[in-house]
Amino acid sequence: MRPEPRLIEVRKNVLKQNDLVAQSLRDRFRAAGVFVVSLVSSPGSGKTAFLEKTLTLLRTNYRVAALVGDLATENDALRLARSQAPVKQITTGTLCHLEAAMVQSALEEWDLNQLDFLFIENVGNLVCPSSYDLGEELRLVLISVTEGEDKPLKYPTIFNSSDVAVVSKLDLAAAVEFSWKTAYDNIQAVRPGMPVFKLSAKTGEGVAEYLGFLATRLAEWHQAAAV
Ligand SMILES: Nc1nc2c(ncn2[C@@H]2O[C@H](COP(=O)(O)OP(=O)(O)O)[C@@H](O)[C@H]2O)c(=O)[nH]1
Ligand SMILES: [Mg+2]
Repeated sequence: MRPEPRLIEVRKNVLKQNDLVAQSLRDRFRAAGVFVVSLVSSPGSGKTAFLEKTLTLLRTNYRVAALVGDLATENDALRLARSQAPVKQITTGTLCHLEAAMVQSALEEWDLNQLDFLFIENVGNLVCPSSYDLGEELRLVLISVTEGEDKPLKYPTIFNSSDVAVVSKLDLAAAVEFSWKTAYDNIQAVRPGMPVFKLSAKTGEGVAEYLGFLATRLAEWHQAAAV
C-alpha cells in the first residue's frame, strides 16, 4: 500500500498537537471559571470595533479581558485597550490563524481566576482559523453587511465550526442593499439552528440583544458546571 503524502501527515500531526494544547487550555478555563469566546471573520469585517464595544459595555458587570491576533502591529491591542480592559496582542508573523500554543503563552502571566469573560480575536481570515481549536467555549463568526450575503455558502467550514453568528455594520445595510433574509437563510442553510444577531458596533443598534445572549450563556455554563 502506498503511504499518504508526507505533507498531509505533517499537517495532521500539527493539528493533533494543537488539539492537545487546546484541550488543556479548555480544562484550565473551566477550572478558573472563565468563559472564553473566540471571534473569527474576514479582515475588516469589524471584529475589533465590535470587541471594543463588547468590552466597554460588559466591563460594568463582568471582569473581561482580550487577546488579539494579527500578522503584524500592536494596533488592535491599542484600540481594545481604550475599553480599560486588560488586553494583549499576539503577532503571528506569516501565519494566517492563531494556534492554541500562542494563546497558552500569551496567558502565562495572567491570573484567569480574576476573569469572567476572555475574548480572543483571531487573525482576519475565513479559512485557516476554522481548523484550530483554541480551547474556547464559544466560537463567534462575524460577517458585515458590506461583504455580501453569500459568504456563508462560500466559506461553509468556518460557519460550521462556529456556535453563533453576528452580522455587523447594520448602519450601512441600506447603502449596500443588504438583505437580512438572504444572509440569515444562507447561514441557516450551512448551520441549521445557529443563533444569529444583527447589530452595528458604530451606532450600538442590536448590541443589547447579543450581550443578553452572552450573559445567558455564561449563566447556563456556570449552572452546568455546578451540577
Ligand atoms: N459603519 C460602520 N463601520 C464599522 C462598524 N464596525 C467596524 N467598522 C469599520 O470597519 C473598518 C474595519 O473595522 P475593524 O474593527 O478594524 O475590523 P477587523 O479587521 O475585523 O478587526 C473600520 O474602518 C471600522 O471603523 C460598524 O458597525 N459600522
Ligand atoms: Mg482587528
